[in-house]
Amino acid sequence: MTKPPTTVTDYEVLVVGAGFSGLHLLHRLRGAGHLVHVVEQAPEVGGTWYWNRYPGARCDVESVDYSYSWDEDLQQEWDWTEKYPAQGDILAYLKHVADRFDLRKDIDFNTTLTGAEWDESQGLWTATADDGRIYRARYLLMAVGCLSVPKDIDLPGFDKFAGPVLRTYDWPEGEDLKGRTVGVIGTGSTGAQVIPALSETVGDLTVIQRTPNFVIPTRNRPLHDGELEEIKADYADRRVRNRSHPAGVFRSDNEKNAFDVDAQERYATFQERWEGGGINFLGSFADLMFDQAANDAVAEFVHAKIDEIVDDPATAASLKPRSYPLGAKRPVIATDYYETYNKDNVHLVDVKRNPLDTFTEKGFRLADGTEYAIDTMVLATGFDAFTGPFTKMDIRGTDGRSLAQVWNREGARTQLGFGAAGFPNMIIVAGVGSPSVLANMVTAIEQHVEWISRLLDTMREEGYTKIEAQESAQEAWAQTVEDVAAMTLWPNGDSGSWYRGANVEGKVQLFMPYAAGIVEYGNAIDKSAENDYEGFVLS
Ligand code: N01
Repeated sequence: MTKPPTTVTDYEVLVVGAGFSGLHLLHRLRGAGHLVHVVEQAPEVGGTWYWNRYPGARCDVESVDYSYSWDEDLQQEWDWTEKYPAQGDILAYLKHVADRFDLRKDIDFNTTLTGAEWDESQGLWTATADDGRIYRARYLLMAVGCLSVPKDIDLPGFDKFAGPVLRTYDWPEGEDLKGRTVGVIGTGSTGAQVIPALSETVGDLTVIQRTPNFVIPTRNRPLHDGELEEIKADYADRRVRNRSHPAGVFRSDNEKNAFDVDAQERYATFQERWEGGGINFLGSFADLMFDQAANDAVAEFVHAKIDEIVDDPATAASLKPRSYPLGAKRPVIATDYYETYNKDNVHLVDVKRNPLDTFTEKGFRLADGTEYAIDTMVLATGFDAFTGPFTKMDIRGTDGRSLAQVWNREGARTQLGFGAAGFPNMIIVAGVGSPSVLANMVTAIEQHVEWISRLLDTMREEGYTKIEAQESAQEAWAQTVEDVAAMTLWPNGDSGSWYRGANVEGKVQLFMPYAAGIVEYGNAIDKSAENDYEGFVLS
Protein backbone atom coordinates (compact mmCIF):
# COMPACT_ATOMS: atom_id res chain seq x y z
CA MET A 1 0.00 0.00 0.00
CA THR A 2 1.37 3.42 -0.88
CA LYS A 3 1.59 5.84 2.00
CA PRO A 4 -0.45 9.02 1.79
CA PRO A 5 1.64 12.18 1.61
CA THR A 6 2.70 13.38 5.03
CA THR A 7 0.26 15.90 6.38
CA VAL A 8 0.65 17.94 9.51
CA THR A 9 -2.45 18.85 11.44
CA ASP A 10 -2.52 21.18 14.42
CA TYR A 11 -4.91 20.92 17.33
CA GLU A 12 -5.03 22.21 20.83
CA VAL A 13 -5.85 18.77 22.21
CA LEU A 14 -5.10 15.39 20.67
CA VAL A 15 -6.93 12.50 22.30
CA VAL A 16 -5.64 8.99 21.73
CA GLY A 17 -8.46 6.43 21.83
CA ALA A 18 -12.21 6.50 21.14
CA GLY A 19 -13.51 4.27 23.91
CA PHE A 20 -15.51 5.44 26.93
CA SER A 21 -12.74 7.90 27.90
CA GLY A 22 -11.96 9.37 24.50
CA LEU A 23 -15.58 9.90 23.48
CA HIS A 24 -16.39 11.63 26.74
CA LEU A 25 -13.27 13.82 26.50
CA LEU A 26 -14.13 14.81 22.94
CA HIS A 27 -17.69 15.76 23.81
CA ARG A 28 -16.80 17.64 26.94
CA LEU A 29 -13.74 19.52 25.70
CA ARG A 30 -15.29 20.39 22.35
CA GLY A 31 -18.34 21.69 24.21
CA ALA A 32 -16.05 23.92 26.27
CA GLY A 33 -14.58 25.43 23.10
CA HIS A 34 -11.29 23.54 22.91
CA LEU A 35 -9.98 22.51 19.50
CA VAL A 36 -9.87 18.77 20.04
CA HIS A 37 -9.34 15.78 17.80
CA VAL A 38 -9.28 12.04 18.41
CA VAL A 39 -7.22 9.30 16.81
CA GLU A 40 -8.37 5.70 17.09
CA GLN A 41 -6.63 2.58 15.81
CA ALA A 42 -9.87 0.65 15.23
CA PRO A 43 -12.26 1.37 12.37
CA GLU A 44 -15.02 2.12 14.90
CA VAL A 45 -15.57 3.65 18.34
CA GLY A 46 -15.72 1.44 21.44
CA GLY A 47 -12.16 0.70 22.56
CA THR A 48 -12.18 -2.41 24.73
CA TRP A 49 -15.76 -3.07 23.69
CA TYR A 50 -14.92 -2.88 20.02
CA TRP A 51 -12.09 -5.40 20.23
CA ASN A 52 -13.21 -8.00 22.77
CA ARG A 53 -15.86 -9.74 20.65
CA TYR A 54 -15.25 -13.24 21.93
CA PRO A 55 -18.25 -15.52 22.62
CA GLY A 56 -19.67 -14.82 26.07
CA ALA A 57 -18.09 -11.35 26.46
CA ARG A 58 -20.13 -9.39 28.97
CA CYS A 59 -19.47 -6.72 31.56
CA ASP A 60 -19.87 -7.54 35.25
CA VAL A 61 -21.06 -4.07 36.23
CA GLU A 62 -24.81 -3.59 35.80
CA SER A 63 -25.87 -2.06 32.47
CA VAL A 64 -27.64 0.90 33.98
CA ASP A 65 -24.47 1.84 35.88
CA TYR A 66 -21.97 1.02 33.16
CA SER A 67 -23.03 4.01 31.09
CA TYR A 68 -22.49 7.76 31.00
CA SER A 69 -24.22 9.90 33.58
CA TRP A 70 -23.55 13.28 31.98
CA ASP A 71 -26.59 13.61 29.78
CA GLU A 72 -30.04 13.14 31.25
CA ASP A 73 -31.72 12.68 27.85
CA LEU A 74 -29.19 10.05 26.87
CA GLN A 75 -29.72 8.00 30.00
CA GLN A 76 -33.48 8.34 29.70
CA GLU A 77 -33.67 7.34 26.04
CA TRP A 78 -31.29 4.36 26.05
CA ASP A 79 -32.98 1.06 26.88
CA TRP A 80 -30.83 -1.65 28.41
CA THR A 81 -32.46 -5.05 28.22
CA GLU A 82 -30.40 -7.21 30.56
CA LYS A 83 -29.02 -6.75 34.06
CA TYR A 84 -25.45 -7.11 32.78
CA PRO A 85 -24.63 -5.85 29.29
CA ALA A 86 -23.21 -8.09 26.59
CA GLN A 87 -20.25 -6.73 24.59
CA GLY A 88 -22.54 -6.04 21.61
CA ASP A 89 -24.94 -4.01 23.76
CA ILE A 90 -22.16 -1.78 25.07
CA LEU A 91 -20.73 -1.32 21.60
CA ALA A 92 -24.20 -0.41 20.25
CA TYR A 93 -24.53 2.12 23.07
CA LEU A 94 -21.17 3.74 22.33
CA LYS A 95 -21.97 3.91 18.60
CA HIS A 96 -25.23 5.59 19.50
CA VAL A 97 -23.37 8.11 21.67
CA ALA A 98 -20.95 8.84 18.82
CA ASP A 99 -23.83 9.49 16.42
CA ARG A 100 -26.10 11.34 18.81
CA PHE A 101 -23.40 13.82 19.80
CA ASP A 102 -21.90 14.00 16.30
CA LEU A 103 -18.52 12.84 17.54
CA ARG A 104 -17.31 10.93 14.48
CA LYS A 105 -16.46 14.04 12.51
CA ASP A 106 -13.60 14.72 14.93
CA ILE A 107 -12.21 11.19 15.00
CA ASP A 108 -9.61 9.71 12.65
CA PHE A 109 -10.25 5.97 12.62
CA ASN A 110 -7.75 3.31 11.51
CA THR A 111 -5.02 5.53 12.90
CA THR A 112 -2.35 4.00 15.10
CA LEU A 113 0.15 6.34 16.67
CA THR A 114 3.64 4.92 16.74
CA GLY A 115 5.30 7.77 18.61
CA ALA A 116 4.96 11.21 20.11
CA GLU A 117 7.65 13.75 20.91
CA TRP A 118 7.55 16.80 23.13
CA ASP A 119 9.03 19.95 21.62
CA GLU A 120 10.03 22.11 24.57
CA SER A 121 10.78 25.23 22.51
CA GLN A 122 7.31 25.28 20.96
CA GLY A 123 5.45 23.69 23.85
CA LEU A 124 3.86 21.14 21.53
CA TRP A 125 3.56 17.39 21.11
CA THR A 126 4.23 15.98 17.66
CA ALA A 127 2.62 12.57 17.21
CA THR A 128 3.23 10.29 14.25
CA ALA A 129 0.78 7.75 12.86
CA ASP A 130 1.83 4.50 11.22
CA ASP A 131 0.81 5.83 7.79
CA GLY A 132 3.06 8.86 8.20
CA ARG A 133 0.45 11.42 9.18
CA ILE A 134 1.63 13.88 11.76
CA TYR A 135 -0.45 15.55 14.42
CA ARG A 136 0.70 18.50 16.47
CA ALA A 137 -1.06 19.46 19.65
CA ARG A 138 -0.44 21.35 22.85
CA TYR A 139 -1.96 18.56 24.95
CA LEU A 140 -1.68 14.85 24.40
CA LEU A 141 -4.50 13.06 26.19
CA MET A 142 -3.94 9.35 26.56
CA ALA A 143 -7.36 7.67 26.67
CA VAL A 144 -5.83 4.33 25.79
CA GLY A 145 -7.44 1.99 28.33
CA CYS A 146 -6.00 -0.07 31.17
CA LEU A 147 -6.38 -3.46 29.50
CA SER A 148 -5.89 -2.81 25.82
CA VAL A 149 -2.57 -4.39 24.86
CA PRO A 150 -2.44 -8.20 25.07
CA LYS A 151 0.64 -9.53 26.82
CA ASP A 152 3.22 -11.24 24.63
CA ILE A 153 2.94 -14.98 24.15
CA ASP A 154 5.14 -16.70 26.74
CA LEU A 155 4.17 -20.32 26.13
CA PRO A 156 6.88 -22.97 25.60
CA GLY A 157 7.33 -23.90 21.95
CA PHE A 158 4.19 -22.06 20.89
CA ASP A 159 5.61 -21.20 17.49
CA LYS A 160 5.65 -24.93 16.64
CA PHE A 161 1.86 -25.09 16.76
CA ALA A 162 0.66 -25.15 13.15
CA GLY A 163 -3.09 -24.75 13.61
CA PRO A 164 -5.14 -21.56 13.78
CA VAL A 165 -4.66 -19.36 16.86
CA LEU A 166 -7.41 -16.99 17.98
CA ARG A 167 -6.98 -14.31 20.60
CA THR A 168 -9.98 -13.30 22.66
CA TYR A 169 -8.65 -9.76 22.46
CA ASP A 170 -9.39 -9.37 18.73
CA TRP A 171 -11.78 -12.21 18.11
CA PRO A 172 -13.14 -12.48 14.56
CA GLU A 173 -16.76 -11.35 14.53
CA GLY A 174 -19.22 -14.25 14.78
CA GLU A 175 -16.61 -17.05 14.98
CA ASP A 176 -17.91 -19.87 17.21
CA LEU A 177 -15.44 -22.65 16.26
CA LYS A 178 -18.35 -24.99 15.65
CA GLY A 179 -17.43 -28.65 15.94
CA ARG A 180 -13.70 -28.03 16.28
CA THR A 181 -11.23 -29.50 18.74
CA VAL A 182 -10.22 -26.44 20.70
CA GLY A 183 -7.72 -25.62 23.42
CA VAL A 184 -8.16 -22.53 25.60
CA ILE A 185 -5.31 -21.09 27.64
CA GLY A 186 -6.28 -18.77 30.43
CA THR A 187 -8.90 -18.91 33.14
CA GLY A 188 -9.17 -15.24 34.16
CA SER A 189 -12.28 -13.11 33.63
CA THR A 190 -12.02 -13.60 29.87
CA GLY A 191 -11.35 -17.35 29.98
CA ALA A 192 -14.21 -17.89 32.43
CA GLN A 193 -16.60 -16.29 29.94
CA VAL A 194 -15.30 -17.77 26.71
CA ILE A 195 -14.97 -21.36 28.08
CA PRO A 196 -18.69 -21.89 28.90
CA ALA A 197 -19.72 -20.13 25.67
CA LEU A 198 -17.41 -22.21 23.46
CA SER A 199 -18.40 -25.44 25.21
CA GLU A 200 -21.81 -24.98 23.58
CA THR A 201 -20.49 -24.93 20.02
CA VAL A 202 -17.12 -26.65 19.73
CA GLY A 203 -16.70 -30.41 19.39
CA ASP A 204 -14.13 -30.78 22.14
CA LEU A 205 -12.68 -28.25 24.57
CA THR A 206 -9.46 -28.60 26.54
CA VAL A 207 -8.82 -25.88 29.11
CA ILE A 208 -5.23 -25.28 30.11
CA GLN A 209 -5.26 -23.82 33.62
CA ARG A 210 -2.22 -22.54 35.49
CA THR A 211 -3.70 -20.63 38.45
CA PRO A 212 -7.34 -21.28 39.38
CA ASN A 213 -9.59 -18.31 40.10
CA PHE A 214 -12.45 -17.70 42.49
CA VAL A 215 -15.44 -17.55 40.15
CA ILE A 216 -18.68 -15.99 41.38
CA PRO A 217 -21.89 -16.62 39.41
CA THR A 218 -23.13 -13.61 37.44
CA ARG A 219 -26.86 -14.44 37.56
CA ASN A 220 -27.55 -12.31 34.54
CA ARG A 221 -31.21 -11.95 33.60
CA PRO A 222 -33.47 -9.81 31.43
CA LEU A 223 -34.62 -6.66 33.20
CA HIS A 224 -38.10 -7.21 34.64
CA ASP A 225 -41.13 -5.35 33.32
CA GLY A 226 -41.06 -1.88 34.77
CA GLU A 227 -37.58 -2.26 36.30
CA LEU A 228 -35.86 0.03 33.83
CA GLU A 229 -38.57 2.67 34.20
CA GLU A 230 -38.14 2.59 37.95
CA ILE A 231 -34.39 3.00 37.61
CA LYS A 232 -34.80 5.84 35.14
CA ALA A 233 -37.13 7.68 37.50
CA ASP A 234 -34.36 7.56 40.11
CA TYR A 235 -31.37 7.87 37.76
CA ALA A 236 -29.92 11.12 39.07
CA ASP A 237 -29.96 9.88 42.66
CA ARG A 238 -28.62 6.51 41.61
CA ARG A 239 -25.62 8.20 40.01
CA VAL A 240 -25.00 10.18 43.20
CA ARG A 241 -25.10 6.95 45.20
CA ASN A 242 -22.62 5.39 42.78
CA ARG A 243 -20.26 8.30 43.27
CA SER A 244 -20.47 7.87 47.04
CA HIS A 245 -19.21 4.28 47.00
CA PRO A 246 -15.47 3.55 46.72
CA ALA A 247 -16.23 1.09 43.90
CA GLY A 248 -18.05 3.71 41.85
CA VAL A 249 -21.19 1.65 41.93
CA PHE A 250 -23.51 1.43 44.85
CA ARG A 251 -23.42 -1.86 46.75
CA SER A 252 -25.32 -2.76 49.83
CA ASP A 253 -22.14 -3.74 51.68
CA ASN A 254 -22.52 -5.51 54.99
CA GLU A 255 -20.99 -3.39 57.74
CA LYS A 256 -20.31 -6.40 59.95
CA ASN A 257 -17.03 -8.27 60.01
CA ALA A 258 -17.06 -11.97 59.19
CA PHE A 259 -16.40 -13.05 62.77
CA ASP A 260 -18.86 -10.61 64.33
CA VAL A 261 -21.44 -13.27 63.54
CA ASP A 262 -21.69 -17.00 64.24
CA ALA A 263 -20.91 -19.68 61.67
CA GLN A 264 -24.57 -20.10 60.74
CA GLU A 265 -25.10 -16.42 59.98
CA ARG A 266 -21.78 -16.26 58.13
CA TYR A 267 -22.81 -19.13 55.89
CA ALA A 268 -26.29 -17.67 55.34
CA THR A 269 -24.76 -14.31 54.37
CA PHE A 270 -22.39 -15.85 51.86
CA GLN A 271 -25.16 -18.06 50.51
CA GLU A 272 -27.58 -15.18 50.04
CA ARG A 273 -24.99 -13.15 48.14
CA TRP A 274 -23.89 -16.16 46.11
CA GLU A 275 -27.51 -16.65 45.05
CA GLY A 276 -27.82 -12.95 44.23
CA GLY A 277 -24.68 -13.22 42.10
CA GLY A 278 -22.25 -10.62 40.84
CA ILE A 279 -19.76 -8.37 42.53
CA ASN A 280 -22.12 -7.85 45.52
CA PHE A 281 -20.70 -11.11 46.82
CA LEU A 282 -17.58 -9.17 47.80
CA GLY A 283 -19.68 -7.00 50.10
CA SER A 284 -20.66 -10.05 52.22
CA PHE A 285 -18.53 -8.77 55.12
CA ALA A 286 -16.60 -5.56 55.68
CA ASP A 287 -13.25 -7.20 56.39
CA LEU A 288 -12.94 -9.73 53.56
CA MET A 289 -10.10 -7.79 51.95
CA PHE A 290 -8.43 -6.85 55.23
CA ASP A 291 -8.46 -9.89 57.48
CA GLN A 292 -6.92 -13.19 56.44
CA ALA A 293 -9.26 -15.25 58.63
CA ALA A 294 -12.29 -13.55 57.10
CA ASN A 295 -10.86 -14.18 53.65
CA ASP A 296 -10.19 -17.82 54.53
CA ALA A 297 -13.86 -18.14 55.46
CA VAL A 298 -15.08 -16.83 52.12
CA ALA A 299 -12.51 -18.97 50.28
CA GLU A 300 -13.74 -22.03 52.13
CA PHE A 301 -17.31 -21.19 51.12
CA VAL A 302 -16.33 -20.99 47.43
CA HIS A 303 -14.33 -24.23 47.72
CA ALA A 304 -17.44 -25.96 49.07
CA LYS A 305 -19.46 -24.59 46.15
CA ILE A 306 -16.92 -26.01 43.72
CA ASP A 307 -17.24 -29.42 45.39
CA GLU A 308 -21.03 -29.16 45.23
CA ILE A 309 -21.11 -28.21 41.55
CA VAL A 310 -18.26 -30.14 39.93
CA ASP A 311 -18.86 -33.90 39.60
CA ASP A 312 -15.27 -35.09 39.20
CA PRO A 313 -13.35 -34.71 42.51
CA ALA A 314 -9.94 -34.33 40.81
CA THR A 315 -11.26 -31.56 38.57
CA ALA A 316 -12.91 -29.88 41.57
CA ALA A 317 -9.61 -30.02 43.47
CA SER A 318 -7.75 -28.39 40.58
CA LEU A 319 -10.33 -25.61 40.33
CA LYS A 320 -9.85 -24.48 43.94
CA PRO A 321 -7.55 -21.50 44.43
CA ARG A 322 -5.40 -22.04 47.51
CA SER A 323 -2.33 -19.89 47.19
CA TYR A 324 -3.74 -16.36 47.42
CA PRO A 325 -6.67 -14.57 49.07
CA LEU A 326 -9.97 -14.14 47.24
CA GLY A 327 -9.71 -10.73 45.61
CA ALA A 328 -5.89 -10.65 45.30
CA LYS A 329 -6.47 -11.60 41.71
CA ARG A 330 -9.36 -9.77 40.10
CA PRO A 331 -12.43 -11.79 41.20
CA VAL A 332 -14.06 -13.46 38.24
CA ILE A 333 -17.78 -13.17 37.63
CA ALA A 334 -19.10 -15.66 35.09
CA THR A 335 -22.06 -17.82 34.14
CA ASP A 336 -22.02 -21.62 34.51
CA TYR A 337 -18.25 -21.66 34.78
CA TYR A 338 -17.88 -24.54 37.23
CA GLU A 339 -20.90 -26.34 35.72
CA THR A 340 -19.11 -26.38 32.35
CA TYR A 341 -16.57 -28.90 33.66
CA ASN A 342 -19.36 -31.49 34.01
CA LYS A 343 -19.81 -31.58 30.25
CA ASP A 344 -18.44 -34.60 28.40
CA ASN A 345 -16.73 -32.43 25.79
CA VAL A 346 -14.80 -30.29 28.33
CA HIS A 347 -11.51 -31.31 29.97
CA LEU A 348 -9.39 -29.41 32.46
CA VAL A 349 -5.62 -29.71 32.25
CA ASP A 350 -3.96 -28.46 35.41
CA VAL A 351 -0.46 -27.37 34.39
CA LYS A 352 0.50 -26.54 37.97
CA ARG A 353 0.23 -30.28 38.70
CA ASN A 354 1.57 -31.51 35.40
CA PRO A 355 3.53 -28.70 33.73
CA LEU A 356 3.27 -27.78 30.09
CA ASP A 357 6.38 -29.14 28.42
CA THR A 358 5.89 -27.76 24.94
CA PHE A 359 3.45 -27.00 22.20
CA THR A 360 3.78 -29.25 19.18
CA GLU A 361 2.67 -28.95 15.59
CA LYS A 362 -0.64 -30.61 16.42
CA GLY A 363 -1.27 -29.65 20.03
CA PHE A 364 0.77 -29.75 23.22
CA ARG A 365 2.65 -32.12 25.49
CA LEU A 366 2.84 -32.17 29.28
CA ALA A 367 5.89 -32.91 31.42
CA ASP A 368 4.76 -36.51 32.02
CA GLY A 369 4.66 -37.09 28.24
CA THR A 370 0.86 -36.91 27.79
CA GLU A 371 0.06 -35.51 24.34
CA TYR A 372 -3.07 -33.52 23.48
CA ALA A 373 -4.28 -33.07 19.91
CA ILE A 374 -5.81 -29.67 19.28
CA ASP A 375 -6.82 -28.10 15.99
CA THR A 376 -7.46 -24.51 17.13
CA MET A 377 -5.86 -22.70 20.07
CA VAL A 378 -7.59 -19.83 21.86
CA LEU A 379 -5.46 -17.43 23.88
CA ALA A 380 -7.16 -15.73 26.82
CA THR A 381 -3.81 -14.96 28.41
CA GLY A 382 -4.37 -11.42 29.57
CA PHE A 383 -2.90 -7.99 29.12
CA ASP A 384 0.17 -5.88 29.66
CA ALA A 385 -2.04 -3.86 31.97
CA PHE A 386 -1.87 -0.08 32.32
CA THR A 387 1.58 0.42 30.81
CA GLY A 388 1.37 -1.65 27.59
CA PRO A 389 -0.22 1.07 25.43
CA PHE A 390 2.45 3.55 26.56
CA THR A 391 5.56 1.39 26.30
CA LYS A 392 4.68 0.06 22.87
CA MET A 393 4.72 3.65 21.57
CA ASP A 394 7.89 5.70 21.31
CA ILE A 395 6.94 8.56 23.63
CA ARG A 396 9.69 11.13 24.14
CA GLY A 397 9.42 13.83 26.76
CA THR A 398 11.79 16.57 27.90
CA ASP A 399 15.32 16.18 26.48
CA GLY A 400 14.22 13.16 24.46
CA ARG A 401 13.55 11.07 27.58
CA SER A 402 11.83 7.81 26.61
CA LEU A 403 8.73 6.91 28.62
CA ALA A 404 9.16 3.24 27.75
CA GLN A 405 12.72 3.26 29.07
CA VAL A 406 11.76 5.01 32.29
CA TRP A 407 8.75 2.81 32.98
CA ASN A 408 10.45 -0.43 31.93
CA ARG A 409 13.45 0.34 34.12
CA GLU A 410 11.86 1.99 37.17
CA GLY A 411 8.21 1.03 36.96
CA ALA A 412 5.33 3.33 36.14
CA ARG A 413 4.79 6.21 38.55
CA THR A 414 2.46 9.15 38.08
CA GLN A 415 1.19 12.12 40.00
CA LEU A 416 -2.39 11.18 40.94
CA GLY A 417 -2.66 8.98 37.87
CA PHE A 418 -2.71 11.96 35.51
CA GLY A 419 0.83 12.80 34.55
CA ALA A 420 4.44 11.60 34.62
CA ALA A 421 7.39 13.84 35.48
CA GLY A 422 9.40 14.66 32.37
CA PHE A 423 6.37 14.37 30.08
CA PRO A 424 4.70 17.79 30.15
CA ASN A 425 1.17 18.15 28.81
CA MET A 426 0.74 14.41 28.44
CA ILE A 427 -2.37 13.71 30.49
CA ILE A 428 -3.54 10.20 31.21
CA VAL A 429 -7.10 8.99 31.75
CA ALA A 430 -7.51 6.21 34.32
CA GLY A 431 -3.78 5.60 34.46
CA VAL A 432 -1.43 3.95 36.96
CA GLY A 433 -2.18 5.34 40.41
CA SER A 434 -5.90 5.92 39.83
CA PRO A 435 -8.74 3.69 41.09
CA SER A 436 -9.80 2.76 37.53
CA VAL A 437 -9.94 -1.04 37.35
CA LEU A 438 -10.84 -1.40 41.02
CA ALA A 439 -13.98 0.63 40.40
CA ASN A 440 -16.77 0.87 37.88
CA MET A 441 -14.57 2.02 35.00
CA VAL A 442 -17.18 4.38 33.61
CA THR A 443 -17.58 6.25 36.91
CA ALA A 444 -13.79 6.38 37.31
CA ILE A 445 -13.41 7.71 33.77
CA GLU A 446 -16.03 10.40 34.32
CA GLN A 447 -14.19 11.55 37.43
CA HIS A 448 -11.00 11.83 35.38
CA VAL A 449 -12.58 13.57 32.43
CA GLU A 450 -14.18 16.15 34.71
CA TRP A 451 -10.85 16.87 36.40
CA ILE A 452 -9.00 17.13 33.09
CA SER A 453 -11.55 19.43 31.52
CA ARG A 454 -11.52 21.67 34.60
CA LEU A 455 -7.72 21.74 34.36
CA LEU A 456 -7.71 22.72 30.68
CA ASP A 457 -10.36 25.38 31.24
CA THR A 458 -8.33 26.82 34.12
CA MET A 459 -5.12 26.81 32.11
CA ARG A 460 -6.81 28.62 29.24
CA GLU A 461 -8.40 31.19 31.53
CA GLU A 462 -5.21 31.84 33.45
CA GLY A 463 -2.90 31.83 30.48
CA TYR A 464 -0.93 28.70 31.33
CA THR A 465 0.28 26.51 28.48
CA LYS A 466 2.27 23.84 30.26
CA ILE A 467 1.60 21.42 33.08
CA GLU A 468 4.06 18.87 34.41
CA ALA A 469 3.99 16.42 37.29
CA GLN A 470 6.57 17.09 40.02
CA GLU A 471 8.96 14.22 40.55
CA SER A 472 8.71 14.46 44.36
CA ALA A 473 4.90 14.49 44.29
CA GLN A 474 4.88 11.55 41.91
CA GLU A 475 7.17 9.56 44.22
CA ALA A 476 4.97 10.38 47.19
CA TRP A 477 1.79 9.36 45.35
CA ALA A 478 3.33 6.08 44.16
CA GLN A 479 4.23 5.37 47.80
CA THR A 480 0.67 6.19 48.88
CA VAL A 481 -0.67 3.78 46.27
CA GLU A 482 1.65 1.04 47.60
CA ASP A 483 0.85 1.83 51.23
CA VAL A 484 -2.90 1.72 50.66
CA ALA A 485 -2.59 -1.61 48.84
CA ALA A 486 -0.42 -2.93 51.69
CA MET A 487 -3.27 -2.29 54.15
CA THR A 488 -5.36 -4.83 52.24
CA LEU A 489 -4.92 -8.46 51.23
CA TRP A 490 -4.69 -7.44 47.57
CA PRO A 491 -0.93 -7.79 47.29
CA ASN A 492 -0.82 -11.09 49.25
CA GLY A 493 -0.11 -14.63 48.07
CA ASP A 494 1.31 -15.73 44.77
CA SER A 495 -1.60 -14.61 42.64
CA GLY A 496 0.64 -13.37 39.81
CA SER A 497 -1.91 -10.61 39.34
CA TRP A 498 -1.76 -8.00 36.64
CA TYR A 499 -2.60 -5.48 39.39
CA ARG A 500 1.15 -5.50 40.15
CA GLY A 501 2.40 -6.34 36.69
CA ALA A 502 3.27 -9.82 37.96
CA ASN A 503 1.71 -11.50 34.92
CA VAL A 504 4.31 -10.09 32.52
CA GLU A 505 7.81 -11.48 32.73
CA GLY A 506 10.40 -8.85 33.64
CA LYS A 507 7.86 -6.10 34.34
CA VAL A 508 8.77 -3.96 37.35
CA GLN A 509 6.27 -4.82 40.05
CA LEU A 510 4.35 -1.97 41.60
CA PHE A 511 0.74 -2.05 42.70
CA MET A 512 -0.82 -0.01 39.89
CA PRO A 513 -4.43 0.85 40.79
CA TYR A 514 -5.21 3.08 43.77
CA ALA A 515 -7.05 0.75 46.14
CA ALA A 516 -8.81 3.30 48.38
CA GLY A 517 -11.48 3.85 45.73
CA ILE A 518 -13.02 6.79 43.98
CA VAL A 519 -14.26 8.75 46.99
CA GLU A 520 -10.85 9.12 48.68
CA TYR A 521 -9.31 9.60 45.29
CA GLY A 522 -11.83 12.31 44.39
CA ASN A 523 -10.85 14.14 47.58
CA ALA A 524 -7.16 13.91 46.67
CA ILE A 525 -7.54 15.21 43.13
CA ASP A 526 -9.95 17.96 44.13
CA LYS A 527 -7.54 19.06 46.84
CA SER A 528 -4.76 19.29 44.28
CA ALA A 529 -6.95 21.35 41.91
CA GLU A 530 -8.07 23.66 44.69
CA ASN A 531 -4.45 24.25 45.74
CA ASP A 532 -3.38 25.46 42.30
CA TYR A 533 -2.78 21.92 41.08
CA GLU A 534 -0.49 20.98 43.89
CA GLY A 535 1.96 18.28 42.78
CA PHE A 536 2.10 19.73 39.29
CA VAL A 537 3.94 22.76 37.94
CA LEU A 538 1.87 25.07 35.75
CA SER A 539 3.73 27.60 33.64
O1 N01 B 1 -6.64 -11.77 31.80
P1 N01 B 1 -6.01 -12.34 33.17
P2 N01 B 1 -8.18 -11.68 31.39
N1 N01 B 1 0.72 -20.24 30.74
O2 N01 B 1 -4.63 -11.81 33.22
C1 N01 B 1 -3.26 -17.37 31.99
C2 N01 B 1 -11.12 -7.49 32.81
N2 N01 B 1 -12.22 -8.28 32.24
O3 N01 B 1 -8.21 -11.22 29.99
O4 N01 B 1 -3.04 -16.69 36.48
C3 N01 B 1 -0.45 -20.58 31.27
O5 N01 B 1 -6.90 -12.10 34.31
C4 N01 B 1 -3.24 -16.79 33.39
O6 N01 B 1 -2.73 -17.76 34.28
P3 N01 B 1 -1.94 -17.25 35.62
C5 N01 B 1 -10.94 -7.84 34.28
O7 N01 B 1 -10.54 -6.70 34.98
C6 N01 B 1 -13.46 -8.06 32.74
O8 N01 B 1 -8.89 -12.92 31.74
O9 N01 B 1 -0.99 -16.18 35.16
N3 N01 B 1 -1.42 -19.71 31.55
C7 N01 B 1 -4.71 -16.44 33.57
O10 N01 B 1 -5.47 -17.57 33.90
C8 N01 B 1 -9.86 -8.87 34.21
O11 N01 B 1 -9.17 -9.10 35.40
C9 N01 B 1 -14.51 -8.81 32.28
O12 N01 B 1 -1.28 -18.44 36.15
C10 N01 B 1 -1.19 -18.43 31.26
C11 N01 B 1 -5.10 -15.96 32.18
O13 N01 B 1 -4.14 -16.52 31.28
C12 N01 B 1 -9.00 -8.32 33.11
O14 N01 B 1 -9.93 -7.83 32.16
C13 N01 B 1 -14.32 -9.77 31.30
C14 N01 B 1 0.02 -18.00 30.69
C15 N01 B 1 -5.06 -14.46 32.05
O15 N01 B 1 -5.98 -13.90 32.93
C16 N01 B 1 -8.07 -9.30 32.45
O16 N01 B 1 -8.75 -10.55 32.31
C17 N01 B 1 -13.05 -9.95 30.80
C18 N01 B 1 1.00 -18.97 30.44
N4 N01 B 1 2.18 -18.64 29.92
C19 N01 B 1 -12.00 -9.20 31.27
N5 N01 B 1 -0.04 -16.66 30.52
C20 N01 B 1 -15.84 -8.57 32.87
O17 N01 B 1 -16.25 -7.46 33.14
C21 N01 B 1 -1.25 -16.27 30.97
N6 N01 B 1 -1.94 -17.34 31.41
C22 N01 B 1 -16.65 -9.73 33.19
